[in-house]
Amino acid sequence: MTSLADDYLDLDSLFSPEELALRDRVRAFVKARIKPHIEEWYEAAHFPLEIVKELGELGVLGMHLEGYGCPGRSAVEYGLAALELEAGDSGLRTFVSVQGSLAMSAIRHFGSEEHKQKWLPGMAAGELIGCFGLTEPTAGSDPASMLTTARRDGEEWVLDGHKRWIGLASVADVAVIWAKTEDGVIRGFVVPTSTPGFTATPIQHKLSMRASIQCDVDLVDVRLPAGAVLPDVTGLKGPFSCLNEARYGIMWGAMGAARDSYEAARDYALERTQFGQPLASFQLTQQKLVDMVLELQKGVLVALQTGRLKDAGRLRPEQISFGKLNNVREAIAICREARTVIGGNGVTLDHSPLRHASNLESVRTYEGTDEVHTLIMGRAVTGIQAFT
Ligand code: TGC
Repeated sequence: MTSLADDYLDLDSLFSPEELALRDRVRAFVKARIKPHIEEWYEAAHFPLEIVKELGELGVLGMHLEGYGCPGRSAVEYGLAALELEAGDSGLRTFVSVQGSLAMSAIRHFGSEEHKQKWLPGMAAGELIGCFGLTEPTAGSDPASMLTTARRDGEEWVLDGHKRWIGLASVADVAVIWAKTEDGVIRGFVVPTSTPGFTATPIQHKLSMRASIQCDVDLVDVRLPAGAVLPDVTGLKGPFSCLNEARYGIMWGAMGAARDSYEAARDYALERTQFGQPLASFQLTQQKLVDMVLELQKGVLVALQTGRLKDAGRLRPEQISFGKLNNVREAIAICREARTVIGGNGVTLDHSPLRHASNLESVRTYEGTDEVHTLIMGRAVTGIQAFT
């Protein structure tokens, strides 16, 4: 029987044996390959390229996609994997999201047969890395205002512009770049990063997501063959459909960071004594731990219901906003509160909660800020758009 301290409402009973087996495999990987090194990677601002192939072997790259070497797992299984990976660190879960939910999803759903054959098997195996270029220095929440252009020059496409906050771009083999064509329509382009004119520069001095890479990307006269364009989508619904996948994974992942922080605080409170007794014996500490359990369990239920809707083909983008907004917001609160239980020691890398909280500042901002998701939900509830 699961302990109330670990799984208060016995949420494990809501998952199938196959789902739990997958979850346990990813949890064991995180314990063996991420947790022993994460403080060092985080302090050194090091993304562990060395484990990318292992993530491929684990079957978590493009794991919800079918065919072309992709694992073809369910949405709930993908969510459970995201949760376990983010219990290690948001930077590692972000890599899996960028690779699978963004770059691979774009190619799988909107690419030509040639794109799929060329890129997807290697990306699923972790032999090739992809990135996804939507955000720009002056176009974050409002990607419709992007300035990157794509013009025809004979048979070729020529891309010019700048992208910012692009995960993994400096180590990627291929980039999916969104750009505005001369008739004002946004299209996606599959760009090998070795193409002349493509430059990716890692952003320095980050206080968040330090075990991950985010880049500025410059596109200067990047010449591509006619077949580089994603043939099966035009307009913003292309990148937004990929963002749906990433936002979905985030709602699960955030609960992983929260769980790890709760466990760190609970264990510390049981061991650490002050005033002659364990911290866990004080009423104020118990209240903190109980509040964490409440929101953690509720957040997993939100993610699970969203996942079941997704697997049933009934999930609406507005429902993804519910989970992304709620779960990241509550996860940050849990991580911050967990840090207070650990006191002064909690501001060092010896304990995970402040690292997780700091990472989640990025998570609450990318793939739609709290404000964007609030207004998506506000529009759904009232029928009135309040973005501008
Ligand atoms: P609107 O102009 O009305 O819609 C444009 C078209 O898109 C369709 N659409 C969606 N389709 C699928 N899924 C969704 N979630 C969709 N949302 C909109 C829409 O139906 C329309 O289609 P069509 O056929 O009529 O043209 O746009 P909107 O008013 O619905 O959206 C406004 C707003 C603010 C919600 C939207 O712009 C938004 O979501 N903004 C946030 C953008 C965002 O999340 N950016 C973060 C990107 S992260 C990144 O670039 C870095 S990658 C991560 C990394 O590398 O680490």
